Amino acid sequence: MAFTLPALPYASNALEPHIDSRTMEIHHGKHHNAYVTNLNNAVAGKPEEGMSIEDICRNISKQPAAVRNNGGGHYNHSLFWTIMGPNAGGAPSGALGDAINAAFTSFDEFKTKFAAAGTGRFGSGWAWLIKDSGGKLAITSTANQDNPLMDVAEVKGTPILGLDVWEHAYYLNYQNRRPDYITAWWNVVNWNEVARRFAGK
Ligand code: MN3
Repeated sequence: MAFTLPALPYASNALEPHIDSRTMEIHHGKHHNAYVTNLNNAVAGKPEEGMSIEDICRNISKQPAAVRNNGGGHYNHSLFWTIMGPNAGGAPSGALGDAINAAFTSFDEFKTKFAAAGTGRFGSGWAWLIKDSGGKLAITSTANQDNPLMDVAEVKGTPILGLDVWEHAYYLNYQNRRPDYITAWWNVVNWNEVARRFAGK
């Protein structure tokens, strides 16, 4: 198999009470797993089997919908698990903290704008913090399983933080209350990993 489901880097109940264990089990074990299976089926016997998921995303306009949807789903969720964790939350410091203050005035202002990107995404999709080609930070959002790496994205850049606002990410615990899910989600953001991605390592 060209692509494999990465293990969750923590126990499925590690993000409670903010994200419940059952949601994590279904989200990772069923939803993400299905994206991987369907992506592998879609690229079977093709050169994409040997490509990185990042390179596939960068040229997604040449791919059929099955690769766009499932390849995006695989990339997005692989990032999502790593930028969350137990004993997380708080605020970023160092170079990332400085860059957020420079781009958005303050961390609180950044959080407000990022949450608005997630709340305002109609239907299913993602909110992103990206680093553009000049190293500057920006907030954007994409529909479905698209992401800012994709050549079809309105705003392009390297994702360093992503928030899944599909209902499957929060419905068991929060039902239709997406804003409550986003408020709680800040408590599980792993800023060390976001800083690592910002540094380009
Ligand atoms: Mn999801």
